[in-house]
Amino acid sequence: MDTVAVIGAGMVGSTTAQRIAERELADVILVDIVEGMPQGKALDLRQAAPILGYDVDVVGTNDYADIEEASLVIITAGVPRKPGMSREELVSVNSGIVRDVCEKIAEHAPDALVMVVTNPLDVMVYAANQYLGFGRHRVFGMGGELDAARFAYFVAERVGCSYSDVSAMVVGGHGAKMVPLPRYTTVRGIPLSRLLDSKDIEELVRRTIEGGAEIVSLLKTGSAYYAPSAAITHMAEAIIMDRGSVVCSSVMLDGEYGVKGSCTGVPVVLGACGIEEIIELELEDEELSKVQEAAAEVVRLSASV
Ligand code: A3D
Repeated sequence: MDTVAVIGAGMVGSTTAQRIAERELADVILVDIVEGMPQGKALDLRQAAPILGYDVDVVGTNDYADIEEASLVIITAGVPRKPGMSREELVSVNSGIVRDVCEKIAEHAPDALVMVVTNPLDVMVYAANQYLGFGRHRVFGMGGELDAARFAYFVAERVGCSYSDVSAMVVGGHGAKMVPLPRYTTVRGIPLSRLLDSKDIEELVRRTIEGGAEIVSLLKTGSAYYAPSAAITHMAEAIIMDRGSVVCSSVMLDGEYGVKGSCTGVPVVLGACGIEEIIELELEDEELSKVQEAAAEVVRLSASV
């Protein structure tokens, strides 16, 4: 059985632990700086096992030495945004946390793959790549996969089809510089433009870009965690089961999409070795320049840390 370490036992971290355990994907080590909290949540999750019938171990700890066995470390430690706040306003506080967590990963799990979830996502993926130096195939972010799920949900709702019939594609930043791609979004292979008019499509694109903020403003405290943990678990499963799944992930680009030395969301092939391939879509000029702008902003924001 593989072991996955989830750093940060807050809303995203604990629901991720729950989903991984319920799918029996791996043993889970839940780490947080708050004493007792990860231990309490892990005990609670273990006590659900006799009812739900899963046979994996879930351990809560404040000690990073316990992540030694992990082949995948998922970083959810950090502060979520408040209503009216952009993800970018979290840069300084969360980069300190991610730096601290990366130092511990380098010490205790130097061979692991690292999936970053902390916001602002692309800036934190960039920072984690710098701090860890593990190579870009081993350090990547979950952001685009959630955005694609949101886009797919909005499309299914509007078309009136099953959610699982929609295959959506979102590239660029996990934030205002997100680039949902209707041209690469289909309903069982049927192009979106055959099913909806351009005004409808534009409205769904806008709602996708603002999808996270819509939930933050409804919740009033904290941000989304059910769909984020589902997207994280989907990516964790691709790695643990070596599926070679095509997912949207934030990665360090090295010339792809005309971007070198910055991170943004692109489609990749994800398997046991991490990022196995970066897929280069043919983009229109406007789409490509938005992707490049998103990547340039990551470098700008990173310089301010
Ligand atoms: P929350 O419920 O506050 O949990 C964060 C946890 O991190 C808390 O339990 C903290 O105690 C813990 N923590 C802080 N510092 C450390 C540290 N050094 N080591 C270990 N644990 C620490 O927040 P959340 O779970 O809702 O969100 C966590 C992060 O994920 C935030 O930055 C969110 O913005 C981000 N997030 C990203 C997405 C993406 O799609 C990229 C989606 C949802 C949330």
